[in-house]
Formats: sequence, C-alpha cells, structure tokens
Amino acid sequence: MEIGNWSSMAGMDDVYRQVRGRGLETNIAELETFGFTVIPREKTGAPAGFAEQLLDKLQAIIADEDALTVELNKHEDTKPAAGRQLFHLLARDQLFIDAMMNPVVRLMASYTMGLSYRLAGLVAFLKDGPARPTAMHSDSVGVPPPLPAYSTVCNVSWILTDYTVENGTLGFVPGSHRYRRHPTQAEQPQFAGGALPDDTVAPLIAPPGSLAVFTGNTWHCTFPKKNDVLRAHIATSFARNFVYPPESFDDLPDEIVAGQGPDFARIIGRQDWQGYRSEGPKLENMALVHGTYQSQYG
Ligand SMILES: O=C(O)CCC(=O)C(=O)O
Ligand SMILES: [Fe+2]
Repeated sequence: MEIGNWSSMAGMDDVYRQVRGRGLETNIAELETFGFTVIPREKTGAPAGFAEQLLDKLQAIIADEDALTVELNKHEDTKPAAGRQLFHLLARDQLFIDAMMNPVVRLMASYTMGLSYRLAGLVAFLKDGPARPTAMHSDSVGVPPPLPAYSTVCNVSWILTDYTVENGTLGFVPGSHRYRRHPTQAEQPQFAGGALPDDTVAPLIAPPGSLAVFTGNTWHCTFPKKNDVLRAHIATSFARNFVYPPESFDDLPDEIVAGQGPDFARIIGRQDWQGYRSEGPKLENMALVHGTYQSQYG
C-alpha cells in the first residue's frame, strides 16, 4: 500500500517509507518476530572497507592505551566478559561518528525507539584470545519487570570480524523480547553453567560489515570463545529520551554534598554508574543499585 503523510504516526510514516526504500522491511519483520536481525553489509549504505577501517582504528587505539584506563577491564571475575572494552569512542575519530550517523543505523534506532531516540553509548568489545561466555541478559539494565512492550534501549552493532560460534559470537533467545522480563540465574545456557538447553540460543552468524540489531528486551549472551582469532564489534546503543533525569546536580559543590551523608550523594546522582567517559562504568557504583535492579521493585 502507499504510505501517506499520516500525522498520527508521529514521524514513523516517513521512517517506514525509508525502511521500505532501502529494502529493510524483512529486517523489521525479523526484529518484531524474533527480537533481532542482521543487516547485510550491502544494505548498510557504508562505504567499502568501512568495517576494516573501524577495526584498524580500534587496534591503533589499543596499541596506544593501557587496558586498565577502563574500570571494567580491571575486574577479571566480574567484567562482562574476558577481553577488553573501549568506551566513549565518538570523540576518538570521525569514523566513529560516521558509524553512529550511518543512515541505516539511525533508521533502525528510530524505528525501535521512536523519534525521541538519543545515543546511550558507543562501546567496542574486543576479544583476541579464549574468553568465557557473557551471561544471558537483556540490555534493559535496571528496568523492573514487567518490561514495557516497547523497549527503552536498543542495540545496533557493527560486526567487525567473522562472527561464528567458534569465534564466540553473540547468541539470542528468539522471541524472548516478548517475555518482558530478565532471564533468571537458571535461564543461563548450559554452556554458561545454567539449565537452559544450548539449542535455545540462536547464534549470530555474520561476516564483517554486517549490522546486528536487537531490542532492549531481547535476551542475549555470547558463546564461549576457545580460539585466538580476533573477535570485535562496536555496539551503538540508543535510548528513548525519557530515560534521562531532567535536572542535573553535577554543579553542586563537593563540600555541600560531603556534609549530607552517602544517601544524599546517591540520590542526586553523584554515585551513578552512568555518565561515564572513556573510563567506562565503575563496578562499585553499579553494585550500589544492583541488588534492587533486576527485581520487580527496580
Ligand atoms: O560481546 C560481548 O561480550 C557482549 C555484547 C553485549 O552484550 C552487547 O553488545 O550488548
Ligand atoms: Fe548486551
């Protein structure tokens, strides 16, 4: 059918027209049905060699920078996965801005988040040796169940190397975006020490240059990586605009804050794990809210 200029659609009429124009309707259907999709390199609109350039740039940054400048890289047991993460990439090179501003990335973000979407993070995951699996989780960190039927965050990831099971690719539970809750401890896959049959997890099989797109409600993890093949992706994550306190108290002088006790500091956001720059989130600040986060009380 022809898509009109329908004011009730709050801009989604035009987003959908563009989706159709770029031949991405199947991807939208997969995202709706399964909670994830893979857009092949040819449909991303990126110039030839884009993924290779991104990977070269990441490797240049790594060669130059101590992994321990990133807080999470200091915690072998508790960081999301063995390997290395790099945060706050936007300012490091125009290539990273291009990765976020890619028209297909923005289309998928606006389709998934609505047109109020904003960038939530730009993070590289690199694993160049054996790595234990990343636990099954949804990216709706801290959202209490039942999760909204729409997602509050989404993940559009540039795949930079060959993503296969052997190389420790991401795995998804197809349809889990409709469970509207987080996985429990028992819902970890068997390969991660849980009870969930491994064949419940669909591996993302994608060559470099592909875009993996998944909703904030979709359960995902990674397969154990047993080889030394470099495996890397850059997650551009987006959030709806309302996921953001309207008022900032970061200008309140430290001496005033110090006099009010620790709960005051937490309530005004002084100990938030969010708001990080290239050092990434601090585990101790994440721990302050972790106890309540995945519970029904949020
Ligand atoms: O690659 C990983 O270890 C985890 C990736 C992930 O969970 C994500 O991109 O949301
Ligand atoms: Fe994730």
